[in-house]
Amino acid sequence: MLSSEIKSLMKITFIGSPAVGKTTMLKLLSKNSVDRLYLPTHGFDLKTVKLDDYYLKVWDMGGQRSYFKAYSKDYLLGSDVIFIVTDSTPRNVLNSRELINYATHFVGKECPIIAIANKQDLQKSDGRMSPNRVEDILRVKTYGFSAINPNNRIKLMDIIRKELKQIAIRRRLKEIEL
Ligand SMILES: Nc1nc2c(ncn2[C@@H]2O[C@H](COP(=O)(O)OP(=O)(O)OP(=O)(O)O)[C@@H](O)[C@H]2O)c(=O)[nH]1
Ligand SMILES: [Mg+2]
Repeated sequence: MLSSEIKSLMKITFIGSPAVGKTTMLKLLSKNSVDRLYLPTHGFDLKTVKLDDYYLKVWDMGGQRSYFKAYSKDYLLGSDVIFIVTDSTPRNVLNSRELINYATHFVGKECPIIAIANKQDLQKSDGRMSPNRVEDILRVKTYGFSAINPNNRIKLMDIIRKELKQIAIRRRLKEIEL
């Protein structure tokens, strides 16, 4: 890989409980197709996705606690941005709060943690929380999302783009400081 390419390499990390939609989001991003099949991720999956001038290394970790305990340090370290994915149910949002607290032990202030209030398509039918409500509880920037809708690929790319811009600015400031 050329050094100019390394500069545009970003580590994006998805965390969250089982079945909240992490792998579906990665499929949406990397393949532009999603399915409703639930195959729990064993350990973790890693994919490189090109977005504009960036190479995104996207880490998708199985939500089972045993994986998280075993791998979380290596998995989280060096992340440029962490997405905490929740299925927007009250119980899962509370679990997500715990995961955020845990993740902050491994990353510095320069790594933003962004919440995805996923499965918003089910909000009306089964009373899942709105993105605003999720944001109030998690106290991190939160985007409402529905990963099973292929039309939302652009929305996901825009969410990531916004964060990449901020990361690039922070990196440049750091270079000036050095
Ligand atoms: N209704 C609805 N279903 C979704 C959405 N996103 C994902 N799903 C479904 O939820 C199930 C679990 O999705 P996955 O993406 O495999 O979940 P995961 O977070 O990767 O799960 P683990 O690998 O076990 O940690 C699948 O059946 C998906 O089709 C969504 O926005 N709305
Ligand atoms: Mg998965």
